[in-house]
Amino acid sequence: MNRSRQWDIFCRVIDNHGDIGVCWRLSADLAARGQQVRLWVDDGSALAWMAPQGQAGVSVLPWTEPLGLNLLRLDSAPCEVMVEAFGCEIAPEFIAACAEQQRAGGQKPVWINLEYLSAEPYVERSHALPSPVQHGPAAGWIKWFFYPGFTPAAGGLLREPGLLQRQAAFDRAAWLAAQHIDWGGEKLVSLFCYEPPALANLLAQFARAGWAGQPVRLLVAAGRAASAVRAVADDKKGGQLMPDGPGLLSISYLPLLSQLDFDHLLWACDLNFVRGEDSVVRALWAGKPFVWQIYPQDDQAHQTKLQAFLGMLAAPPSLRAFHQAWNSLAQELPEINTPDWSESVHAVRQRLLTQPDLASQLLEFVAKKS
Ligand code: TRH
Repeated sequence: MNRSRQWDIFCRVIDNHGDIGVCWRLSADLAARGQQVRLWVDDGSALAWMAPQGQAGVSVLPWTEPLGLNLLRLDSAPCEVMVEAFGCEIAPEFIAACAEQQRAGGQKPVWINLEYLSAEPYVERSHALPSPVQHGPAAGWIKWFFYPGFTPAAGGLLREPGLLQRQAAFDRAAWLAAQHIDWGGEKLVSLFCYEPPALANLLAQFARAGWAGQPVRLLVAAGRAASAVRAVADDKKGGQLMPDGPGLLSISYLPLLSQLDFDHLLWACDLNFVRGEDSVVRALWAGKPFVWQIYPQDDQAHQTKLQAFLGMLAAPPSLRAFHQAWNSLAQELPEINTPDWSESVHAVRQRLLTQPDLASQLLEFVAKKS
């Protein structure tokens, strides 16, 4: 059923790393299962650090405007599946070229509209619905909505084959040493976030009391998280935000890691702070207690999305309260209660592992619609 097909995945980088992070992960996962993937991206620069190893079967192509038709190579490898990631609107000249090919006796590609991840109820209602194309060279074709999600009626989550084996073989001490992190047995906490107003409080809490009576080492992701921490820790105004100095807190600033090493980071830590869409899924697979900073939207729609996610997690009150504070303008933070948080993460992870992953579901869906 899963014969090799030619996929064309289109990705526009809006901001941050989530769009390209998800599109690369999907491309690499499909290619590792024998599919051929052309990943068209308007700014693929992040792949240099995110996926330096590349993946056989994936070619990354620049999404220029207009698209370099000489790069299409549609004659030798016609498109069989088009993936429009996150409403990016596939280049019209590409669609026209596919339509032209179909008129010349070729096949109509399966057109997938890959949506953002959410635990909200609309996902189950909308997953796999058709949307007939009304105008243009592809009039009469169908776009299929494909919604990733957390329930059997949704499209699943990215989970590449071999992930669990990789995780089981992971050696935390060796990995930390390879990262030149001089670990002396402190509690390890990863931090990947935007600029949460309660950050100063978190750092002050760790500095004053550590966590669970032990010193804390914070492993801070490169980029916005590192800038936000530096703004607090190096506060020029007499260290007002951490009045007692670093105390029980030590901080390691990380370089940009590959996606593989980003997993290792999450597996190495006792508590993970993650943000956005892709890293929250990786935190679920890591199975450690985590706190999610959701990508904020101007219309506050993210608050509903956050509540749905906490509902899906069956989050205990302490985890709800912490998320509420971490995702608000509040500066105060409630207590960290990881035993309770671990329990809910383990239960959800176990349940999610019994469901087919996103690439498997997509392959099956495409086989049916071809
Ligand atoms: O970067 P993000 O905040 O991306 C966001 C969200 O996905 C949001 O939903 C989306 O709408 C917006 O982008 C446009 O968080 P996310 O989704 O976790 O993506 C981060 C990616 O970067 C993920 O694939 C992990 C990867 N990463 C590394 O590989 N190495 C690193 O060192 C770091 C910090 C991240």
